[in-house]
Amino acid sequence: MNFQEILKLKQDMVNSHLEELLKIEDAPGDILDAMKYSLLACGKRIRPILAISICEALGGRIEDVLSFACAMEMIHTYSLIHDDLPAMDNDNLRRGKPTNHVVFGEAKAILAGDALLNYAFEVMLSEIAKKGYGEKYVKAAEIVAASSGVKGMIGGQVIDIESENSSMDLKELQDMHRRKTGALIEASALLGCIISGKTERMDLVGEYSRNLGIAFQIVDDILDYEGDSSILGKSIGKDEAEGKSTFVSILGIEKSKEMANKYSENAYDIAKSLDASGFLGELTLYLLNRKN
Ligand code: GRG
Repeated sequence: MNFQEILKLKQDMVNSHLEELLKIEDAPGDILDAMKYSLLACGKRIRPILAISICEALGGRIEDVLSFACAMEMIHTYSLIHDDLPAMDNDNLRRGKPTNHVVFGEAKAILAGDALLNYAFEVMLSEIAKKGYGEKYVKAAEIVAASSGVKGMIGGQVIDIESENSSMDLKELQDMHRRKTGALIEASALLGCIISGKTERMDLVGEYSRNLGIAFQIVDDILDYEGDSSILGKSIGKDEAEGKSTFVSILGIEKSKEMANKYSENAYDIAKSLDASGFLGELTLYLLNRKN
């Protein structure tokens, strides 16, 4: 099987498990519809695929990591729903569809995001309880919690909001994105490593995912500048229109591409020593060259 076929297989596996997990009984009204509307829309599933692929590459079992991996996708999707709200970015297109609040209303979209965040933790905790897993799974859940909290993604969003009317330098921008985008990517990779049992590879996995996270965000900024909204499935050019600092606004488009290449190369080199199958390396290149 080639890379694209394996990627599709993994996306399908994540999608099926998400559907299975979302068979929640006793959810009143249309909250479950609102949760599924965004969660089961066609995202790339990068974070769960990263968790699964690292775990697999280090000799772990997919069935042991799949629920944790899907929990990461729930947290990521919650962040997208909340980020799109009128009080945040006020976007009306996400994953190729009208945003959650456009369809379900603002109050329901807030609750759908909250519900996905809570459910992610319910899924991880019931996995720990069900399988009688030990300390390492608790550690994995702790890393996930920290990555989405004030030290991680929420903290990054706070920096973003507070810097709305001022420009950032490169160091400040990188710090914001290390938290806002990088933290969930790093946590996905680390949880895969922890669940594989090969914790002696944590440092290397951390370094791989931090390089990948920066490259991922630079590419996100490049696509926001010169991508195609109909392929991306979300609106573009808003950061520029609102005068927000991005890698492109600070470095220019060519230097941004050079920087994305540099961090991807770093990640690629580490991927080779983490994953003999080559999938992780190819995933790194796919994320660099993506159009959505
Ligand atoms: C509002 C709690 C809260 C957090 C906001 C992460 C974040 C902070 C907002 C998400 C929106 C955003 C612009 C993030 C930066 C890059 C990024 C994470 C893009 C979307 O991720 P992809 O490309 O999306 O993996 P898909 O749809 O493929 O899953």
